[in-house]
Amino acid sequence: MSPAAWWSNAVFYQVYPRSFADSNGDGVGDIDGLVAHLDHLERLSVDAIWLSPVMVSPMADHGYDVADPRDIDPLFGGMPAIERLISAAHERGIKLTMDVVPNHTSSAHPWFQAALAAGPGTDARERYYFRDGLGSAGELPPNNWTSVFGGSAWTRVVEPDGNPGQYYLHLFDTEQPDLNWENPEVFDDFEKTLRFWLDRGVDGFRIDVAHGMAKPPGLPDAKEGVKVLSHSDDDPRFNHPSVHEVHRGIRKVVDNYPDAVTIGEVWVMDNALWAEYLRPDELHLGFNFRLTKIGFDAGEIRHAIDNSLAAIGIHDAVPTWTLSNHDVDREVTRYGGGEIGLRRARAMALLMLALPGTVFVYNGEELGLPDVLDLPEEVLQDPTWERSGHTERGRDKCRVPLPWSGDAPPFGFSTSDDTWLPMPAEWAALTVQKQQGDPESTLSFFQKALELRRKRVEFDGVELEWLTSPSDAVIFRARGGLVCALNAGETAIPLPAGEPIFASGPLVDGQLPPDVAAWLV
Ligand code: TEU
Repeated sequence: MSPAAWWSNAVFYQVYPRSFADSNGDGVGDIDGLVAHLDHLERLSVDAIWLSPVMVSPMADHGYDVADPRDIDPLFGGMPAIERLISAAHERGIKLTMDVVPNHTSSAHPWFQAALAAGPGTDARERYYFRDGLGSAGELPPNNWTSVFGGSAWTRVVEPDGNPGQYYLHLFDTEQPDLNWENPEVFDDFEKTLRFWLDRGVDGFRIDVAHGMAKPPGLPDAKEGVKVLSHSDDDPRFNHPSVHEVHRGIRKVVDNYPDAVTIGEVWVMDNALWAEYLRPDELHLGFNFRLTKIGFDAGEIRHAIDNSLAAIGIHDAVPTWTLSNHDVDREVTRYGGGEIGLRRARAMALLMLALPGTVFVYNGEELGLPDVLDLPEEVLQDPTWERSGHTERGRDKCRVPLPWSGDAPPFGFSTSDDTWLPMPAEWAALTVQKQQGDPESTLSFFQKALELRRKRVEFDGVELEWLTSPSDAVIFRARGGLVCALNAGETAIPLPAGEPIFASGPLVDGQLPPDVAAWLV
């Protein structure tokens, strides 16, 4: 790793484009909405944007089903809009990284349409996983794999002769057929995609399902009872060792663009296996999801940090931290909701921003948004809802559009009242406009914390040392001498030695109250 790499101590801000800001009044966020609000990101001192997929897509999984990886969907503003975004972001010193989705395409991709038309045994089918079914008439799927969103991972097609025929594999929705990365055409096309965006000035990529592109020979059955939206390390659907060859190929391409970064979505829990993706010739960064998996518990927090640092230590990689994204429950809700959930979310944010390495902030986190748990069933759009037979409501609750201004929905997100997901009336108290003027607000808190993180020398450096603390608190000294203390217990505790420079809530008689974190130097 190069010590000077911009991404080694950066703040990435994830924009879920449908939900950020709508510029054309269709109720769905778009790229020009983001361009119009870059001042918000500048005031947050973020270094880079991670933009969730905006390529041409039927939107079965809101853009994670890509029909043309080298064009922008008209819903998001087309190519002119991304060109405006690249230059407007760069003018403000903000980098732009894009999501790429190499594990699968949309079923509307010309390759998949050609595969359907060409029939069994053709080269066109070799770009995907087409297999004959089991049973005397092929009436059973080729194996027992389930889709991450629920139901079988196999869908049977109607062949050109009009009869039911082969099955194709889709680890996600039916409309997201998995690509066969053993076919060299697949890599060649992905290389074209990477170069296409890098040549237009994009600063790097978040690589979707980076542990999914290789499948074990023979596609052996998985164990029974795999839960929707989760998988363990022994799951044959993911993390087959030959995936590392794919990453080495990607790295060779990206290395032609010296400042470009790759960030892999690697849902692998075992440290040694996870770390393999961060070898010097593979990904630059890997998401570490441990902080999204734990409660507000001092022991769990210490363990997650220790474990993450141990994992990146294996191949001398850069640590990354994230509390939420568009796939997981928002932290305010995870930590208990309401006032207590928000206090804890702010405390955890302060802790995360004290840790050495790179952080990812999910849009709305800076406003203290909770999940919207009471979305009416008829508005749910995550494929998980349908595919789980209406047993899992899915991820819409953490994707509700951002409230910008005003006293009623759509809160300046759009000029249309018909936003793609309804916005709760009580978010009137959480708008950017309302929080901007309030020094105690969560937005002001994030702005101040991120400004300190950017400006103060105590935030340089890569070390972390645990300091003595009560068992239900977390206290460490990190980087250039910054001390961070978080109280996850039920009574106030004395602050460690040093001068307090910031806290996630008021200190009480010079002590650190429950559910509050502080920085000292
Ligand atoms: O997610 C991949 C993935 O494995 C997740 O679905 C994960 O298992 C789950 O969310 C854990 O809680 C990526 C994208 O982030 C997601 O939005 C897409 O739906 C998915 O890939 C398919 O492209």
